Amino acid sequence: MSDLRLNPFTLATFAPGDAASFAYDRGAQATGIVHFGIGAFHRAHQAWYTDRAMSAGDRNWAITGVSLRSGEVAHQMNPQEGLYTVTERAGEGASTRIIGAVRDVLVAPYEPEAVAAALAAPATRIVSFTITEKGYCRAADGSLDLTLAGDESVYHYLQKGLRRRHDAGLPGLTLMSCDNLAENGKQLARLMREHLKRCDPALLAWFEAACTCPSTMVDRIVPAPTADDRDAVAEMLDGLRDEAAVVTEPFSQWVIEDSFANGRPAWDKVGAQFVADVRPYETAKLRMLNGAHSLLAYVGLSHGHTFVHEAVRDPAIRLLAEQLMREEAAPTIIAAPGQDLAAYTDALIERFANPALQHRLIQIAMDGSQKVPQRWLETLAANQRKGREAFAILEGIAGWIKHLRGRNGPIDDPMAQDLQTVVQADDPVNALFGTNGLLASDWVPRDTDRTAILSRLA
Ligand code: NAI
Ligand code: CS2
Repeated sequence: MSDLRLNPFTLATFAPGDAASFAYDRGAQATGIVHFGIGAFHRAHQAWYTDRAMSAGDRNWAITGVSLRSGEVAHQMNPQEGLYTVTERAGEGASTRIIGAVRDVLVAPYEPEAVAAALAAPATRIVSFTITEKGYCRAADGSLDLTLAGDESVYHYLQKGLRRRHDAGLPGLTLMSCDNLAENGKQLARLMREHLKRCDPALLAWFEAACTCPSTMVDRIVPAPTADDRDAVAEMLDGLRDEAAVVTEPFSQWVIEDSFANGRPAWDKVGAQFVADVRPYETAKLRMLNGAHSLLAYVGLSHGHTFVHEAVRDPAIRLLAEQLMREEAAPTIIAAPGQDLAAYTDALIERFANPALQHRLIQIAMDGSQKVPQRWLETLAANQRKGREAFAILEGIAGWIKHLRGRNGPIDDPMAQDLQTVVQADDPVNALFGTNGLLASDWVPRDTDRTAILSRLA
C-alpha cells in the first residue's frame, strides 16, 4: 500500500479510480463557514452538501474546521490541504466522492487567535456546530453549566469572534447547530445569551439583533471511521491514502429553519429543505430514529451484540424497536406535512439493518445522560399525559442501567461518576428519574414503571 497521501498535487497527478469529485476552483473560494466539531458527521453531511452546492455553481462557501479538544482531525486533514472522501455503502455497493469544501482545520486550544480571526473575517457568514450533545455545556436542568462553560468552551471562542465583528462594524453571523438536540438552535441561542450576560453583557443586544440561531434536523448514519475503512478507501483511490475518510449510508436528510443573518449556500439545490418550523421533523427523528437507536444500543449490548445491524436482526430486539417507534413514539408526534410515520419506521428498520455500515452499539451507548432526555423521557412524558405506558422504552432504561452498572465495560459519559453512584441505589429508577433524581423531567415514574424496569435488571 503506497504512502502517498491524497492532496491537490496527487489528486491532479493520479486522478484516482472512478471516485466522483468536486467541480469548482477551490483556491478561488472565500471561506464562508467556520465549523466547530469537524468530526465524522460534519464531513459526511454538512460539508458534503456544501461541496455539492459549490459544484452546482454556488460560490465562496469554503469551510474552516475548528477542533476544541484534540488535534487528531487537523493531523488527518491539514497534510491533505482539507481534501478527504465520503464513501456511501449499502449491501455490496460503495461509491466514493472526493470533497473539496474544507480548507483547513484549526485546533482551538493551540491557536485561539486564528479561531477569533476566522470568526471575525468579513467573508465569514455562518458558524456551524457538531460538538456532540455534551458540547453545549448544559446542566441537568438545561441551563448553562458555569463549571463547564469556561475558556475551553465553544461560547468563549464565539464571544471573542463576535466581539471583534461588533467592534469592526461587521454584520452578525448565523450560528447553526447540527447536533441531535431538540430545538437545537433555540437552545444554542439561550445558552449563548446566558454566557454573554455573564462575560460580555454589552454585546448581548447586538448578538440578539445581528445574529440568528436557526434550528436544524440532521440525519445521516455515520459510524466512527476505522483503519479498515481507510484501507478500503485507499484501494478505491488506487493507493492514495485519505486519513480523514468517512463511511456512511446513501440516505441523508437535512431540514433547516430558514433564518440566516447574512446569506446561506443553496443547500436546497442539493437536497436540503428550508422550512419555517423544523420541530415536526426533529421530533420524529429524535424520538423514533434516535430513540430506537439507543434502545438497540443498550438492549443489544446486554444481549452480546456489537453492531446495530446484528441487534435489529435479533427478533426479540427488533420487536422492541418497532414497538418503540410505532406504538410509543409515533402517537406523540404531530407529523410534518406529507410525513408518513409508518413508512418512516419501515425505512428506519431497513437503514438499521444495513450490514455495510458496521455501526458499533458502544458508540451510540456513549453520553446517555445527554441523549436519554430528548430520545426517551419526552416520549414517556407525552404518553404518561395520555395515560399510556411505554414498555419498550422501559426495557431500554433497564438496559441503560445495566450499562451504567458496568455490564459493557467503562462508561463514556460526562456524568459517568454521578450516574454510576445513583444506579447502585436500591431504587435506581427513583434516583435517576424521580422528582429529585439526577435526570428529573416531566416524566415521573409510577410504580408500574418502576416494577417493569427493576424486574428486568437481573
Ligand atoms: P466525532 O466524534 O467524529 O466528532 C465529535 C466532535 O465533537 C469532535 O470534533 C470533538 O472534538 C467535538 N467534541 C466532543 N466533545 C466536545 C465538547 N465537550 N465540547 C466541544 N466539542 C466537543 O462524532 P460525529 O460522528 O461527528 O458526531 C458529532 C455529533 O453530530 C453527534 O454528537 C450528533 O450530535 C451529531 N450527529 C451525528 C451523527 C452520526 O451518525 N455520527 C448523525 C446525526 C447527528
Ligand atoms: C446515534 C446518532 O450515536 C448516536 O447516538 O443515534 O448519531 C445517529 O447515528 C444519527 O442521529 C443518525 O442521523
